[in-house]
Amino acid sequence: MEKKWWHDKVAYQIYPKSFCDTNGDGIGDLRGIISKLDYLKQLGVDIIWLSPIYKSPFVDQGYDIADYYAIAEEFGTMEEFDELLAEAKKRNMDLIMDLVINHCSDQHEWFQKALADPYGEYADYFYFRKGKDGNPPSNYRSYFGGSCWEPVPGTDLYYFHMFAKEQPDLNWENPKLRQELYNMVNWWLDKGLAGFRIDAIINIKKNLAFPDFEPDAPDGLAGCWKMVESVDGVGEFLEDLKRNTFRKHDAFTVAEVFNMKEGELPEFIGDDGHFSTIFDFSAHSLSDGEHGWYDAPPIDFKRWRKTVMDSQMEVQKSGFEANIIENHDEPRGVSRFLPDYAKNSDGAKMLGTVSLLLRGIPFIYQGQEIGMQNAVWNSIDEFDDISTKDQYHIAREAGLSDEEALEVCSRMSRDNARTPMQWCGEKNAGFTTGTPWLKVNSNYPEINVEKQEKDAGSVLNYYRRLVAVRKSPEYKNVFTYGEFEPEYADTDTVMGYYRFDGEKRMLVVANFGKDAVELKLRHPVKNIVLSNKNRKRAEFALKLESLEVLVLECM
Ligand code: TEU
Ligand code: CA
Repeated sequence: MEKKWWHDKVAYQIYPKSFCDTNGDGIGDLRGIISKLDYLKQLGVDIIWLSPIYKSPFVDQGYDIADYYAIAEEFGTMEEFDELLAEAKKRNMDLIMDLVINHCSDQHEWFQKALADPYGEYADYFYFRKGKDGNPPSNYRSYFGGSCWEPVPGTDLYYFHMFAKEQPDLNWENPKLRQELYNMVNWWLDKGLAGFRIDAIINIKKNLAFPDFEPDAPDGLAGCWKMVESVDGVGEFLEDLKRNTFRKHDAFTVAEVFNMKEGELPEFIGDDGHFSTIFDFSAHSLSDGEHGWYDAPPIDFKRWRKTVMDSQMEVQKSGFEANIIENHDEPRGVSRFLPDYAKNSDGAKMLGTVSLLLRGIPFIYQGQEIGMQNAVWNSIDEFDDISTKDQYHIAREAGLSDEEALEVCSRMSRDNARTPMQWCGEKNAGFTTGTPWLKVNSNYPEINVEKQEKDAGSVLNYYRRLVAVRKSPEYKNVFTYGEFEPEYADTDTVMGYYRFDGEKRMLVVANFGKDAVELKLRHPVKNIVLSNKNRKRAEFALKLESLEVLVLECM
C-alpha cells in the first residue's frame, strides 16, 4: 500500500453554527473557530472539517448552498476565512470544507435562471421533466419526506430533489455543469484548502428513465435510495471529478457514501480510488428503521461489536475508512452506543478508545471529546432540524402518540449533535452572550470544557492522552498501519482487538458489561499504555472492571 500524507492524521468536525459565537447573535462564527484553534491543537487535531459555511438560506443548515464562492454572512467574511486558513496553517493544521454538489439551494443563481427560463440553458443544470398523466414523473420519496418532484411554476414540468424541495439536484450529465463545479473545487483548493468532505456523493448518478418502484409505505411512494442502489455508472462521474480536481492537488477527500454496491470498496478507497477515504457508517446503520426512526432497533452490543469487527477486517484489504462515533446527522454516541449504566465519563472514555484506535482515520465530532450527550427535548417545537420534523410526522402517521413520537425524536434527532458546544458552566455554556439559535443541553453545568480542563481525570484530558498515544513516535506506525485482529469476540461484554505491524503488538480491550470479567491474555504485557481506571499492573489473567478500557503493549 502506497503511503499518503493523511494516513496518520486525526480529524475533527466542526459544526460552525453551534461551535462558538463571538458577536452575540446566537450563531457560531469563523471568529469563534479562530479563537478555538489552540484548543484543537492541544487536543492533537491535524485536520479540521467545517460543515458548510457557504452562503445559504439554511433550510437544511447550510447543506443548501446559494453561492459556492461566498461565506454565509452569519458566519463572517471571506477575509475571516482566509485568516482562519492562515491561522490553522500556522499551527500546522489543515482545513477541509464540506463539498455539497449533489444539489444546491433553490436560491442559487443557476436555479433562479432555470425557473425564469424552464426550457433554457440553465434548466439543463437540473432535472426538469414532464409529469406522467397528471402525476409527478416517478413515485420517489425524498429523504426528508414527500415527493422528489416539485412542480416548476407556470409549466407542466417538475424538478427533481432527493432532499428538501429547496435543494434541487444538479444534473451531472451536463458537462457544462460539471465544469462549473470543477472550477469551483479548484478555486478552493488553490486557496490552500487541504481537501473536502463530500456530501451525499453517491446520489449524483440518476437513472434517467426514473422508473417507478414498488411503494413501501401508505403514501404510495418508494424511498428514492432505491433508484440510487439500482443505477450503475457513478464511478465514471467520480473519476472525472477526481481527475479534474483532487488529484492535481493531492487533496484529502472523505466521502459520505451510503448504498455502495457489493465489491465496490476498492474502487472507492483503493490506492487510486475515487476518494482518499469514506466514512464507515456500518455501526450507525444498525439503527436504521425499516420505515423511519420510530421503528429503529436499539443497539445490541454483540451485533454492534460484530459489525465493527467485520467492517475493519473487510476494509483493511482495500484501504482506509474514516471512523466516527457521531456527526452532525447522528445522535450523540455516548447516548446511542452505550447502555444506561455506561452513559458517564468512564463509558465515554471507553467508547472513545475503542473507536479512535481502530484502523482508519479518526474523526472526532465537536463535543465528543468532553462526552456530550443527547439533550432532553420537551416538545417537538424545540427542534429545528428538517429531518426531525419529518420523522415526527412519520411516527404520528404510523399511529404513535405525541409523547411517543417525541420520545423517538429525542432519541434519534440530528439536533442532539447540533446543540451548542459546552465551553463552560456560565450562561449558555459560554457558547454565546445572546440567545442561542438552538437550545443548549441542560447538562452543561456538569459537562463543559472549562470544568474538564481543571480535572486531570476528565474525558477531555483522557482524549488528549488518547490522541497523543495514537500519534506518538512509538505507536504512530502500529496504530496507523498495523493490521487489525479481533480478540475476545466470543465473550458477552468485551470488545477487544490487536493492532500489529510486525514490530509492535497492541491490545485494546474494554469491558462494556455491568460486572467485572476475567480474561486470559494471549501475549505477555510489556507496558500499560492507557487506562481509564488508573491501572498500574496487568498480568496474564486480567480482571477487567465494568467500563474499564486498557491499551496494552504486548510482547
Ligand atoms: O446527509 C446525507 C444523508 O443521506 C443522510 O445522512 C440522511 O439523509 C439524513 O441524516 C436524514 O436524517 C448529508 C448531510 O450530512 C446532511 O446533513 C444533509 O442534510 C444531507 O446530506 C443533504 O445535503
Ligand atoms: Ca455569531
